[in-house]
Amino acid sequence: MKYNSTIFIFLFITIFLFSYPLIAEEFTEDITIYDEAETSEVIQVPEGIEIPDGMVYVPDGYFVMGNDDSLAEEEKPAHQVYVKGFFIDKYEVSNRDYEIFLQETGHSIPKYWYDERFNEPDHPVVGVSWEDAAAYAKWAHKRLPTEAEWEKAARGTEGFIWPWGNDRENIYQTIYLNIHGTADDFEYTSPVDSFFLGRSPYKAFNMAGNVWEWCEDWFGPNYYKKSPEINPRGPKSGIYKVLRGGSWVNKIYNVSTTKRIRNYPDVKLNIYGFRCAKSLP
Ligand SMILES: [Ca+2]
Ligand SMILES: [Ca+2]
Repeated sequence: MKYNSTIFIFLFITIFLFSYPLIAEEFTEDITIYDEAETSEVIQVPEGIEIPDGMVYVPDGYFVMGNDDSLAEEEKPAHQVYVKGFFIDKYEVSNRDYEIFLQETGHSIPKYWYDERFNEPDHPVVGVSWEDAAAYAKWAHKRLPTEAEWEKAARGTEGFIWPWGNDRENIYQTIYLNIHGTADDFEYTSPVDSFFLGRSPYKAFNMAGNVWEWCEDWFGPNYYKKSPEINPRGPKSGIYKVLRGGSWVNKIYNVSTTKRIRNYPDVKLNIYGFRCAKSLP
């Protein structure tokens, strides 16, 4: 009898010890670790069309532009916008890309070209004005994205607040993007192909953080209240050009897919860069 009870106690302790991690896990807060952005949208390139090197395809169709939950009035109202299919650069334009443009055209060098904090070849070019960005795009047989194209490329058709989804918990910021601080391993800019998990639904990199990106449009604070539903191109004229996506100096709230800022088209800052778009032939 004594022998049996010893075995029983031994078994009980063994089972308890082995099952403890499982019991503990059940009481752990349910945390979802998001993978890269998943979209239910079918992304099919029209027949006979080839995606240009270094670009991704964003198909025809509607998406929600703007954010009714934002504190910023210029992001309201959230509204349906139809954008014709287009290509957009997979990465921000790098110093390596920009150097070829400089060599071929003799265009004036960017403001921070010799600043070692920013001039690694695979980092985004900074210190370029909207005018510089537009000149580069023209040289590359591309153009700057419209603000609507940029936002669709960043958030997809499911209204993502961040290119990778809707998760913004502090512990995940370091794997998705380069923003303020060095927890993400970068004090200033990061390589344009960094942060694989932070890619947008169309697989474009760094659409949140790293450098702000010039768009084609003039900035209109009330533009969303009256903008056309199909392929909006911004106000006909203006003082400021639009920049999107936030940069290495911003906190998470200022790098959302709907955040809009503006500046004069000749301003050159070390937080401003760009990427190009291209219409289908
Ligand atoms: Ca950083
Ligand atoms: Ca960016």
